[in-house]
Amino acid sequence: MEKLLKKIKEPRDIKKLDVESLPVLCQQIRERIIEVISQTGGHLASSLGVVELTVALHYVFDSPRDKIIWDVGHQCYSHKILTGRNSRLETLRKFGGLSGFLKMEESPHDVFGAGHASTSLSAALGFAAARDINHDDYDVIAVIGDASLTGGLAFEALNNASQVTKKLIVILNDNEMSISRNVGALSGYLNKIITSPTYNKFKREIEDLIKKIPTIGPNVFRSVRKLEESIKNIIVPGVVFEEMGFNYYGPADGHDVVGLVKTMQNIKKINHQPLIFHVLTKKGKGYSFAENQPEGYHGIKPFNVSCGLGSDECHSKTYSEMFSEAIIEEAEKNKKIIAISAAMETGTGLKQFHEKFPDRFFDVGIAEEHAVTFAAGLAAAGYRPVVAVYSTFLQRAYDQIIHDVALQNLPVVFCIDRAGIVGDDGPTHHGTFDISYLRHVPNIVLCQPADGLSFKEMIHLGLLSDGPFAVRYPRGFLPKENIPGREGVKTGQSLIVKKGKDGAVFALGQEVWTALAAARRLEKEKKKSLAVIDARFVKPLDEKLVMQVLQKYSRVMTIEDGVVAGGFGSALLELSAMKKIKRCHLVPLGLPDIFIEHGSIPELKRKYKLDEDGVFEKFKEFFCSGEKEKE
Ligand SMILES: Cc1ncc(C[n+]2csc(CCOP(=O)(O)OP(=O)(O)O)c2C)c(N)n1
Repeated sequence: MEKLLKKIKEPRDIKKLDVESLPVLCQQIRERIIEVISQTGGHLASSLGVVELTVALHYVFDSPRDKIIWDVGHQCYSHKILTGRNSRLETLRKFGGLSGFLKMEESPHDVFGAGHASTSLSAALGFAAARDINHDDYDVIAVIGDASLTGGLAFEALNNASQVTKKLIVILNDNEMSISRNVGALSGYLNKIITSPTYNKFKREIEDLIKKIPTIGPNVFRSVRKLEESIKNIIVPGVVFEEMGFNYYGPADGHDVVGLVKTMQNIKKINHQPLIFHVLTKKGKGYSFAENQPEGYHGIKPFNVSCGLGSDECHSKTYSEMFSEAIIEEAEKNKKIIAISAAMETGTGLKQFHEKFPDRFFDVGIAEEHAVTFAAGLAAAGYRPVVAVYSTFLQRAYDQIIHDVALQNLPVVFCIDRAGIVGDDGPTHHGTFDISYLRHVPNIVLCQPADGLSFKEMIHLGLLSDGPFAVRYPRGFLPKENIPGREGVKTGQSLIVKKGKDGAVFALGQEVWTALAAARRLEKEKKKSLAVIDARFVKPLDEKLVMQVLQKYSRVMTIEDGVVAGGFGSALLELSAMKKIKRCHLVPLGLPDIFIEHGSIPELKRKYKLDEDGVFEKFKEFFCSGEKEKE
């Protein structure tokens, strides 16, 4: 068959096809996604699951006039292919290339950006309200996964929807999976709907009956509705969505593109009540390796299409693996330790903990706010909860950290993974704000390890702490060695790693290694020797050492993998100003006040001068120019 996909330059080209040819188009899109993601890596399984759904949406609706709003956005590859970006698909997630998520500045068809879960319903309601106020008539369609629907934000929007508008389409893309298996009562409820053919058959029959009555009087209609209500309450307990003011349609086969088109053409006409169209899909559909292992193929590195395997890579331990090991060791000794994940059991390294201590592990779903306050409750009741969470997702729980944990000085340990630049997932996922959003919270301890042993010791210290304790650490591999001359970690104490007389550098985490390498180069090439300090603690600061350094040297730099605004360097600047230090010029290195784009971690570090060459350049500019050291 001729390549249909070649003809599709924009969504209006799909509408020129007859509906019977859509399955072929879907097959070609699927092949294209597998081909490209095998080279670039990316979110394969979720994207493969929504090929038919995406084609049907673009066939029936008129994007960008109609607003299609995707939740999370990691399932958007078919949408990108159909909206003029197929020829650039190979650049997906690469520096300067297409984003792996929805991005408003990338295309008019990306009407709302995403990366974090559960945002689509609220955003869609905003669009719907604006449309209604303007007396416009376009459709607003939110596409949300069954796991994202469990997020509190989505619940808030569900609760509010019928008060805001009568015309909103919510497509519930139900593959029964979050990244791992979906959890929680709502997931159980959806499962009940899927497995309750009686109710769905009954509902269809009632609808057919209504259609067949030629002139249906209001009394008859009301009686039929009443009958339907009472029977469905017996057959499906709760009928949650209808009770919340939505018309519920489904469940429908999400891989029958022709059926989806027909149903969407019908539901498009409904404008008396918001509606939910429940569509059943299979994560990884059409690629057997992904279908059999949807979790492994959720976000994947480049792989070989024929055997599904990734290229062999040298695999030293990642920070997440070290966390996994450390928390198990601690939990074996302390029965009070409880681990909590917000739908990121595997990513954070809690899978083994879950297997070993099933009663002491909680996956609360995509619910970071709940995870934190739940931990606060456990801590208040005498347990030692550990919340393992990515830096970017913890942003959601800012108030819970302040109001529920820190204000009450509760001993919750936050293990903050993916801190700093995370790479190809880009601005929605970089963990570059956590120092700034935690540093000013009273009672909290915040630290970052520069090596594996210090990491373990920090977790141990956290579990002994009387109040909140946060350890941040980056994506990727641990350094192969420990810091030279390492000493045991003590709360609020930094470590001098290298002595020097021409200036000093405070660095955090893996930036300690970068600072050391750049300082050695400076010594060799410019004969300037710098002291390098592994700061270890952002809060409490090692004020004694910081003051000694600020008084001793006239030039001091700080380096952190995070935004400068409100970051670690800012803490030193504040201290220096407050203590009226006049002789020392202090310069913080870190990320500028912009959203950092996507690209590989080395590329981004090079661009923002946080790699060895960049730091060396900065050292040369700062430590080798002008006046001599005052010493
Ligand atoms: C606030 C937040 N927490 C965690 C994540 C990590 N995450 C990305 S996708 C995903 C699962 C989404 O599942 P679902 O909504 O069912 O969509 P599907 O992938 O199944 O299409 C999770 C937990 C996130 N993106 N946002």
